[in-house]
Amino acid sequence: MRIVDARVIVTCPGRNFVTLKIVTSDGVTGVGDATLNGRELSVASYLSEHVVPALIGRDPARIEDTWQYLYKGAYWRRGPVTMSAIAAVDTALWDIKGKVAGLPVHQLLGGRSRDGVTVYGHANAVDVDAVLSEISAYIDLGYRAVRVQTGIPGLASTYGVGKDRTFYEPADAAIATENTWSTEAYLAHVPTVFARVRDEFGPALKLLHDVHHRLTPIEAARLGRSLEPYHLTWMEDPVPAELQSGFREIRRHTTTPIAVGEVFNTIWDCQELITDQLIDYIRTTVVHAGGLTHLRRIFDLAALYHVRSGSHGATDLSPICMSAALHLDISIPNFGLQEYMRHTPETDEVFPHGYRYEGGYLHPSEEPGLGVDIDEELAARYPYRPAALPVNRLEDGTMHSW
Ligand code: CS2
Ligand code: MG
Repeated sequence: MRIVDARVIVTCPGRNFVTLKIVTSDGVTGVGDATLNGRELSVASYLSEHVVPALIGRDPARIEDTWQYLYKGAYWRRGPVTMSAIAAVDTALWDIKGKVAGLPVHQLLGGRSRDGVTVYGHANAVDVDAVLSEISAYIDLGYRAVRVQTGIPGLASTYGVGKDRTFYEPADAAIATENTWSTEAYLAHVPTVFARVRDEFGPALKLLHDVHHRLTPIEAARLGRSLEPYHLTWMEDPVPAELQSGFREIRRHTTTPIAVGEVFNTIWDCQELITDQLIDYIRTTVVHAGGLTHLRRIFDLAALYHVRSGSHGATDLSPICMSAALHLDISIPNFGLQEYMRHTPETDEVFPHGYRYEGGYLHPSEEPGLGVDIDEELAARYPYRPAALPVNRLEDGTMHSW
């Protein structure tokens, strides 16, 4: 069997997605997500200009060899564009392997290690009263874990609090919108939110909070310490993580668990964080960290150091990425939590999928392969629309991490 075709499909059913569909000489097809929010066309072009021509004629069964070929063969290593392109190929080849074997991908990865994949939902609202009712709604749906984000008094808008109550979409303008940030206002407000939330919902509910890379290590240490009475499951992306040793400073001061990794693209971005036990959850994803092959390598390393998985699962990761993530989540020994943000009905229609939510868990599809596809005709009805993520400035106008 050989690869005879590979199509790069860009579609915008409410938001942009890039998908690779590989076709074999036996007529078997496989799909992979290649979406990089706000930079979609760069991955589409990387795939169609540089990767697709090299795929034609290759044996689709050689997943590891193809991964190494694309990684080492580019000479220029790592980076989100390259690694998202490699991820798309890798994911599509696992899909094909599963279909050829007649098995769902989690069976190829060793089979189930648990009954379902615990997911966390997103309670976000402009103020604390409104967020309490959002949390109640998630509890009513059966969620055991909820991420809590609120507006910050004195700031016009912030990350994690959407305009739409059901669907969160930060990439909302062709040219990036600008937010304003105050670390002091934030640090003063967040503990008051979690005090109310714990008081209202008691000790059992797992609570998470995303800091979105906005603090310095000592500020993150202060936040972690102030949140200790409310025992969060994790504090996410407390600081930008290029400087891995910076996490030592946070660790020295607080027992609030740390999750990081949604912007990482290889094992080298988290090698020190994991082996020095500076984090508790690694949040790398299938699409941005080189596909199932590389993500499993990261999670295997993490398992040796008591670090559990917590894969990113925002709406900018397509249902193909979510399908693939669930096969890995259900099979690895060190699964922690899976993020789950519901896609819009238009997106769900373009990507028919067999995974399902029930009582706080997602269940991967039992169909051969990943159990997800792209409806190319429908996808063609939603042309690409430029959309950038916001940028962020301090009150005096200084650029800050968004
Ligand atoms: C967030 C994301 O889900 C998360 O944890 O950090 O919503 C992130 O802002 C987007 O994925 C960016 O594309
Ligand atoms: Mg995040």
